[in-house]
Amino acid sequence: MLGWLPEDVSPYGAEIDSLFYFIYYLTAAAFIVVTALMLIFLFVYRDRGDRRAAYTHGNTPLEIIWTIIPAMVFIGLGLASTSLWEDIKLVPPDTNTVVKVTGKQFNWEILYPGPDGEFDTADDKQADNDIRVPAGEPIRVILASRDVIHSFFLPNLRFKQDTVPGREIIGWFQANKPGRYEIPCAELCGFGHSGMVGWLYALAPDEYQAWVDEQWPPPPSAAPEATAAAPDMPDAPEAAATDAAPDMTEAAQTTTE
Ligand SMILES: [Cu+2]
Repeated sequence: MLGWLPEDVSPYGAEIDSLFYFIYYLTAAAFIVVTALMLIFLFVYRDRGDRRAAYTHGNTPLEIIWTIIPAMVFIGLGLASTSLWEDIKLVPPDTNTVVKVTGKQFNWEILYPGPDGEFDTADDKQADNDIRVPAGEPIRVILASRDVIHSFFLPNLRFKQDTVPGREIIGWFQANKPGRYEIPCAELCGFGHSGMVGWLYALAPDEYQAWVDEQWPPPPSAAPEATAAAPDMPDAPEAAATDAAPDMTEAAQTTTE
């Protein structure tokens, strides 16, 4: 049963799947018990013309039992989910690989920071719908949206996070196995939603390095170590900050006026 779950290649997928199975089987058991009881009562207490319905005010011990048991189950599930959430989401592992993904109607816009590791610099590279990352390493992803709420979903990596206009949400994922994994949008975002799909290419280390060298060719004479450290652009973040500042004061003025 549940063979329809996509292959799990994530370091935390097994724990998420166990919780999912637990909730699934618990719900299935509750459904079967309730349905069976309903059918039994329908049959046992059917109208046979030989007795009148009795009025009852209820049964306090029974009501206490069927309130407390589900309450304990829900509290238990809440605690289990919260601790798993904290383990996965609140302590992201250190990584050098960062990618920015911006959802827009109707594709995923991918931004790589380039060898300097900084966004909004000259060596940034943009792509649509294709993400290339090294397999076996944690990847930090910065999620944003240009228009409406989308949901960045990596079923095989058990990662799913809404992208919300006006916010940058940071997450992380890891593909333990090289491969090509689908990135559907999991939030109905408009007419072209069903066609909004990208692909994550988790590459083996040598393949990934080859792709990096192709995208950001090292200068012929320079040593590879020197190129990684060289492009130093201290002005860029400040420029971005001053660009953003006037907009905010204008917005503040217009709202107060
Ligand atoms: Cu969508």
